[in-house]
Amino acid sequence: MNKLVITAAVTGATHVPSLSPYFPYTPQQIIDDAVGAAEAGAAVVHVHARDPKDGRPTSDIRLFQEIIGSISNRCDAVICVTTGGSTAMSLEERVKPIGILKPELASLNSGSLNFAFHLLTEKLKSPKFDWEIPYLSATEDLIFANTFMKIKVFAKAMYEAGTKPELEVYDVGMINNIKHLVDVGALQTPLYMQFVLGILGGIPATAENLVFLVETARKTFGDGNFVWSCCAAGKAQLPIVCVGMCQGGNVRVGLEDSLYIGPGQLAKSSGEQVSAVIRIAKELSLEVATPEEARHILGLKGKVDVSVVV
Ligand code: KMH
Ligand code: ZN
Repeated sequence: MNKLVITAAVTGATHVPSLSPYFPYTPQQIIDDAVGAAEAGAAVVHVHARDPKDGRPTSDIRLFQEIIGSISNRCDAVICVTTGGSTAMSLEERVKPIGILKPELASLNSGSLNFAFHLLTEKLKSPKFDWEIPYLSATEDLIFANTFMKIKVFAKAMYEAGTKPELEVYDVGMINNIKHLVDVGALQTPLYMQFVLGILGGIPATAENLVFLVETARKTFGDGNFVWSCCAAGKAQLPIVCVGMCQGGNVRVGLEDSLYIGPGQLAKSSGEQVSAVIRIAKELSLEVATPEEARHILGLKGKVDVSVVV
C-alpha cells in the first residue's frame, strides 16, 4: 500500500479575505501558510496568487514567481500550480503560469460546471474590500468553463513543460471526459485525479458519492492506471478525507477548501488541518509520504526542472 500523500491547498480563488482573519492572501501569508503546511506534513502544496492590495485573485506571474520561489527555497514540498485561476479569468490568464514556471504539478479542471459560491455572501457581515460581495454574488450566474478544447490547451502546455496534470474531477461525468481525452491522445496515463466534492454545481459531498467516483474510475481506467486524491468544500472537508483514507486514497485539505477546523471554529492555518488529518491517519496505521515519496507515487519530474526566477 502506498504511503498517504497529503496536499494542502492554501488559498484558492473562492474565499475572500473578510471571511477569516487567518485567510492568507499576501505573498508572504501564502508562502508562510504553505511552508507551515509542509512542516506539518503536507507533501504537496497547491497555490493560487492574490493581489496583495486587496486579496483579489490574480494571474500576475511575478507574484507566482515570488510565492513559488520562496516556498521552494524554504521546503521540499511539491508545488502544484493552479490553472483554475479564478472563475473570472480567461484561458490565457489561466494557462500562462505553466509555460513560464514549468511546475512539477498543476491542476487541470476536467470539465465545465456551475461553480457557485454566492451563498458565502451570507457570511460576509462587514467586507473589507468592495470587490468581495460582487465577486461572490457573480458566481450564481457563472459557468466555470473547461471545454474539451480548453482542456487540450492546458494538457498540451503541461506536457510541453514536463508538468503532471492533477485532474480536478467535480462530478462523475468528468471521469468520462478524461476517458475520451485519453482515447484521443490528449491525456496520458498513468493519471492523477483529485476528486473535489461539495462544490455547489458539482457532486454532493457524501461518502457514497466518493465511493461511486473511485469505483467508476477503477472500472474506467483499471487499477494500475491512476492515482487519486480527494477533498471537499466546507464542513464536509474532514469527513470526506476520512472516507478517502479508508479507501486507500490520498487527501487534500487547506484553506482553499475550508476555512474551519471544526464547527464554527476558524482554522488559523492550513497546517492545522494537515495536523488533524495526520492524527487520524496515524490511528489508521497509515504512513504519511514525504515530498520525495510523493514525487515517486505521482510520477513527477522533480524540483530541478522547475524554472522559477525570483
Ligand atoms: N477556484 C476554482 C475556480 C484549480 O485550482 O484549478 C477552481 C480551482 C481549481 O481552484
Ligand atoms: Zn485551486
